[in-house]
This record gives sequence, structure tokens and C-alpha cells, in this order.
Amino acid sequence: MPFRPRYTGLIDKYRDRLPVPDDARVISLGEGNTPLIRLNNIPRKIGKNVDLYVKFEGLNPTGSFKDRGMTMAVTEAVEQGSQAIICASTGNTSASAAAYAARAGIQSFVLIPDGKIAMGKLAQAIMHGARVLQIEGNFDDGMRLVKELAAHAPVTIVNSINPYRLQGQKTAAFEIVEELERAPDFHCLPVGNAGNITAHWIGYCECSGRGEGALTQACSFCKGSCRYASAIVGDRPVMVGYQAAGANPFLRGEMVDEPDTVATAIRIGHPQSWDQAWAASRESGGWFDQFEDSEILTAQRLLADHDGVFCEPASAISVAGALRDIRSGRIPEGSTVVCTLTGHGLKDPDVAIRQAGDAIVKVAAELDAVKRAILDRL
Ligand code: AN7
Repeated sequence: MPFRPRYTGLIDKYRDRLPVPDDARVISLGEGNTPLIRLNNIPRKIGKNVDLYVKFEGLNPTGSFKDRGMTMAVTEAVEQGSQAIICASTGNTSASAAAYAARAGIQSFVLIPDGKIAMGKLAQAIMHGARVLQIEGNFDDGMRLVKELAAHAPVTIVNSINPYRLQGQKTAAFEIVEELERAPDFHCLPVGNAGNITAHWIGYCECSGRGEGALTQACSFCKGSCRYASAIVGDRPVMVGYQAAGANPFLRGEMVDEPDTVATAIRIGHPQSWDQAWAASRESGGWFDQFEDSEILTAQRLLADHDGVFCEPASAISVAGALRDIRSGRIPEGSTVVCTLTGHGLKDPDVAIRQAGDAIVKVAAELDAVKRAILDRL
């Protein structure tokens, strides 16, 4: 067996491909290295021959893909001597920022929208010691305020307008290419602020030797015993971005002032990475599409009860989208497709429980009653 060091996070693994000084104090919680799960039951159910994978980013330390960017942004903030970080957030960025700030021993400030934030995310921000400012407005208002404020106060913005965030998030594409030993044909993901679709495109471009940081050396993590050395591939995926119908600026081709959707994570009307996301879509030959809330929740449930993967509503839109496009043939049979599941289902228990239907049955604490309730379903 070749020697493999303990996994200690994506900066240690991809140091050669990330802008981190050699002597930097790395702020990490062991993020990255998330499973790429091949779906079996759902493709069979729809009767299509596709290799359909989900990259379960909900298994990052704070339960979302934001940790990939946050390890970079907070490592850099600490490197610069910053004592505080700030972000506007629909929830996951604030949870991640709060956790990494705690790890670094600095203060975090988070601006969250008035209501419409999933309880799990709020609990995280509180527990990690963030100063939580619930503003009387939505995410876009918060983002505007954070940008204005940062000019007046000694705080580092850790939203995805911070370029270190996208650098960290690009590593999800590296992992996929390593594991498949090629790029997928299609990569489907939810789009809110559009940072993640941009970051994935950067990552795939670097893997294909077309990005600025394209590398040819062995992985600094295992010095060549992993497959990274051969993970420079010729192709790049088609990037497909999905939005909620109530928060769909990329479908309308213009900003949306009153975004609304059950998928609160992507309740964003003024995406910060607007131009970059259009470039990723255009260069890859991709497209954007949109889904009603009911379709998002159906996909979330399908994935949970057919393939055992519980993601939050915003994440499920990538599967809703992939399935629609596979069914219609826009994604042809024989394709390899990766959907990013951006956040864990436990982030938002309220939305899940609201759909309980007849899953919960009240029974007397007696054997007969329990037996009846079970035999009912066998
Ligand atoms: C689960 O936390 O914007 O298109 O402030 O939490 O890169 O914005 C969250 C975004 C998708 C959209 N899925 O990603 C925030 C925030 C989940 C998310 C997105 C978010 P981007």
C-alpha cells in the first residue's frame, strides 16, 4: 500500500492549484472530498440509459458546498491580518462563515433576510458565535449593504465576490474529474448568485488545460499515488444551470426585484456573478432552465425516497433539471451527467416535515395497533 496521509482538507490537497502562500496558516475543517454517488433507482424508473451521479456537497463540514470557498476566503483573511469577516446570506454562506471564523478565532457578522431562512442554517450561525443581523429586506438588499459597509469598516467580505471563494469551490470539479477519470458530458447545478457555476467552469477549464492555472504536476497531497496526475482531460462538460421560477433572472435576461421560492437558498434576484455565469454557459454550449416550487419539492422527495440521498430544496433543482432534460432528450442517452447537491436536507427540516402527508401515523402504545399499522403497508 502506498503511504497516504490523513485527509486534511482541500487546501492541503490542491495547494499547487490554489493561490495560498506556502507558509499560510490554513483554516480548515476537512472540507471537500465529498462522495460522487451513482444513482441507480431513478434512471431505471425513468427508463433512460444514463450514467447519473450526484456530488453530495451536503456532506461538507457545515453541510454545504460553501465550505470549499470559505476555507480559502478565511485562510486569506487571516493571512491579511483581518480580525472580522462579513457576508450577506440566504443561510448557507452565513453558517459556513461563522464556523470558519470560529475556527480561526476571529469575529463573523452575517446579514440574513427577514424570515425565509432555513432553521438549521440559522442555528449554525448562532452556535458558531456569529453576530446575526436580520435585515428588513431580502438577500439582494443584504448584499448591497455588505458592499457599502466594507468600505467603511475593517471587515473582509466573504461572499463569492471575494475571488478566493471561487478558487476554493473550483476544487469540486477537480474531484469529479479525478474520480471519473474524465469530465462528465453534462454538469447540472442550481444557480442563485451564480458563483458556483462559475467556479465549476474555472475548475473544469483548468483540468482541460485551458484555464490559467492549468497544471501538469502530481498532486501535492499524495505525491502521485492518486489519479490526479492523469486528471488533465481533453474535454469539458456542458454547464446547465437551473433556477426557481420565482427567482429566475437568467431566464428573464434581467435582474428580478422580488424573488420568491420555497428553495430559500436560491431566493436571489440580483446574481453577483452574472457575466461569468453567462460566459460559462456560452463557452460550454449550455443553457438555463427554471422550475416551479412544486417540481423542486417533488425532485427532493424522489431523490430521498428512491436513492436515499436527502438534500435541501435548492439542491434538488439540479436533479429536477437533469431528469427533465434526460426525458426530453436534450441530454442524450449514453451521457455521463453530474448533478451538484449543494446542501444537506437537514438544513431545512421544516419544509420536509410540511410534506409529511401520511408518513406519520398516530397509534396507541399497544401491540395490536402497531401491528395493524405495519401490516397495512406490507
Ligand atoms: C444550497 O448562502 O447564496 O449560485 O448566501 O445555499 O453559487 O449562489 C447560497 C447559495 C445553491 C446557489 N444551493 O449557489 C448563501 C447563498 C444552495 C445554496 C446555491 C446556494 P450560487
